[in-house]
Amino acid sequence: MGLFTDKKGLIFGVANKNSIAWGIAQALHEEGATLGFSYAGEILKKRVDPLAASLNSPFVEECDVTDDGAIDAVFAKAQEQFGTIDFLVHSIAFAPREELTGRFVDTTRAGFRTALDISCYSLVALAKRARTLMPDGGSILTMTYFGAEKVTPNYNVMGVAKAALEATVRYLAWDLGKDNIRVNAISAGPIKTLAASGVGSFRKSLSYVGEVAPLGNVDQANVGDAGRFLLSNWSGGITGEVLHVDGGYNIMGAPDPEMME
Ligand code: NAD
Ligand code: 0WE
Repeated sequence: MGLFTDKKGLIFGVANKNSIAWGIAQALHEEGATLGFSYAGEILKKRVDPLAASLNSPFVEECDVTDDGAIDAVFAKAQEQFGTIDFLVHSIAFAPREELTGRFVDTTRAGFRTALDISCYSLVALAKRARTLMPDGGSILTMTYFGAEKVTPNYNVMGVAKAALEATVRYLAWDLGKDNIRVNAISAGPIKTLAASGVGSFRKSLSYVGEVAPLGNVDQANVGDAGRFLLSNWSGGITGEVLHVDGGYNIMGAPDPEMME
C-alpha cells in the first residue's frame, strides 16, 4: 500500500524528463498514484506521451493555459476518465525571453500581461475547474521561486509574477478551505530544466546558490519528496504555505566570509 494508492490527480507542466513536474510525478507514482498529464503544444507530445506511458498513465491531453476553452476541454476529459480527483500539480511559468534580461524598468505591458497570465492567473483557472472534481476535498500544489521575495537580478517580471502567485496561493487557500481543498507552493532552488536553461544568467545562479546554501543545490527528486508530502494526507493541517525546498538558501544573510576571499 502506497501513500497514494486509490488516489488520482492531474499534473500540468511536464515538458521532458528534466521537468520539476516530472520529479513530482515519479514521487507520486512510487506511492501508487494514478496520474493524468497535460502539456502545452503539439511539439511536446512526443516527449510527454512516452513519459506518461512509463508510469501507466491513462490520460495525456494538450492544454495551453491561456485558453479557457482548452482548460474546460481538459477538465471535461478528466471528469470522463477519472470521475473525481484528489490532487492537482501546477508547474507552469512563462515570460517572453527579452523580459528575463536587461532592466526591469523596461518591462513591457505585453510582457507583464503574458507573464502574469501564464504564470499566475492559470493557477486560479485550474483551481476553479479542479474544485468541481474534488467533492470531498483535495490538495493543489504550485511551484514558485525566491525571486518572489527578494530581488534576483534578471528574474525581473517573473519575480513579480511569482509574488502574485504566492499571494494567489493564500487567497485560494482561504476560499477553498471551505471545500476541504488545500493549496500550497514549493519554492524550489535553481534546478537545470528546459525553462531554466532558456535563461542567460541561470548557470551563475545555480553555482552561486550551490556555494551559499547550507545544503548546496537541490534536484527534482528533492522537490518530488516535498511534493508528495504536500499532496498527501500527512500535510492535512497545512494550507496557504510556501515551503522552501532550496537547500536552505533563503535563510542566509551574509555569505560565508571564507567565500569572499
Ligand atoms: P519546464 O520547462 O520543464 O516546465 C515549464 C512548463 O511550463 C513546461 O512544461 C511548459 O510547457 C509549461 N508552459 C509554458 N507556457 C505554457 C502555457 N501557455 N500553457 C501550458 N503550459 C505552459 O521547467 P521547470 O523548471 O520544471 O518549471 C516548472 C515550474 O517550476 C515553473 O513554475 C518554474 O517557474 C518553477 N521553478 C523552477 C525552478 C528552476 O530553477 N528550474 C526553480 C523554482 C521554481
Ligand atoms: O521560473 C524560472 C524560469 C521560468 C521561465 C523561463 C523561461 C526561459 C525561456 C519563464 N519564462 C521563460 N521564457 C523563455 O523564453 N526559474 C526559477 C529559473 C530561473 O530563471 C531565472 C533564474 C532562475 C533560477 C532568471 C534569472 C535569474 C535566475
